[in-house]
Amino acid sequence: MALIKGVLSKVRSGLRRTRQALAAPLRSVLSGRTLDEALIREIEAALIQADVGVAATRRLVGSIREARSSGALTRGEDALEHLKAELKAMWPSADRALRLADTPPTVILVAGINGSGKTTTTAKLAAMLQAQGKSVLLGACDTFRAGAVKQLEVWAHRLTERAGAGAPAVHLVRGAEGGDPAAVAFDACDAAVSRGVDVVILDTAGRLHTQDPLMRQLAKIRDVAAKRIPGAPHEVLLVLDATSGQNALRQAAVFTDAIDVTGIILAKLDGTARGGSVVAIRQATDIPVKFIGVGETPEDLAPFDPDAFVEALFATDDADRAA
Ligand SMILES: Nc1nc2c(ncn2[C@@H]2O[C@H](COP(=O)(O)OP(=O)(O)OP(=O)(O)O)[C@@H](O)[C@H]2O)c(=O)[nH]1
Ligand SMILES: [Mg+2]
Repeated sequence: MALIKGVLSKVRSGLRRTRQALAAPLRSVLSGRTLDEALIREIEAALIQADVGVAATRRLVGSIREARSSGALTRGEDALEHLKAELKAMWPSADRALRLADTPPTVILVAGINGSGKTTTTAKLAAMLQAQGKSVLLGACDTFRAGAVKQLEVWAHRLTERAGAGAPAVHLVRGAEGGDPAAVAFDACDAAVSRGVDVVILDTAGRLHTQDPLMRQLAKIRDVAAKRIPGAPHEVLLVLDATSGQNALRQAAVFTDAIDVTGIILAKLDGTARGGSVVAIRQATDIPVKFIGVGETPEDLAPFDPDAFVEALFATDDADRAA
């Protein structure tokens, strides 16, 4: 329970900027006013501003208009409640849990464009799994960027150290700088099998979704993992940067074409007023957002829970008003 509470407050504080950009102005605009067309236009503008996207905004505003015409909504405050309910209804219950292999090791492939937050997210996932008592092996498949292996190595070391004696270690498998990332993926899977590790997480180099050869390289990494461990990768997670706005939708489409993304992790939600992009992603694709990143420490990863997310987005917060 304490854990869940901690996650909720993290999500809530992570969404502070979005809340200030979306919910706080909406609340002040809507309070005490009659719901008329001018007010609906203001709601529309606020949604677009928070990166909810044109399609989802049209749908949400359309539903407010409809409810107003039918007489179900007359006051500004009602529109806010209506909006919350409509938003929550966009996510039917889905399995957003991490898919684990029936027989370990589970293999998770992490991909995304440059700087989206892949390596940090890899460390966060490792910390989460470690806290569940699972041993983790990180595969440093970013052989491209100087310093990338070191970055992951530092994380593996830090996570192992802070877990203390008796806790499962976080292993690292690395290759030569400039070497073949698929070879590292193979070695990582191989080592995980021989060491009896529970979960392998393959951190890959950032690549633009427009770079065909690099997208093919990602497919090769995936195929090599599958060759060594039948059924792998069990998850292909695309890390999107929440601050990148509508471009994230394009990335989701292209990465999915190349490597069948099974889940999205939306990182850096704490650093943007564009938390509405979660809604835009939902409108554009069926790929579930499985986790959200709300900071730079290993604990700053939260499972995406639509109801809690919408509540956090519209929470009234004294701290916000003071800020
Ligand atoms: N505020 C915030 N910062 C984050 C989050 N996730 C990652 N970052 C920061 O974003 C920067 C890039 O993160 P990395 O994990 O190195 O990104 P990457 O995708 O591995 O980058 P490349 O390997 O160079 O493509 C770092 O400064 C991270 O600390 C997050 O959820 N919130
Ligand atoms: Mg990286």
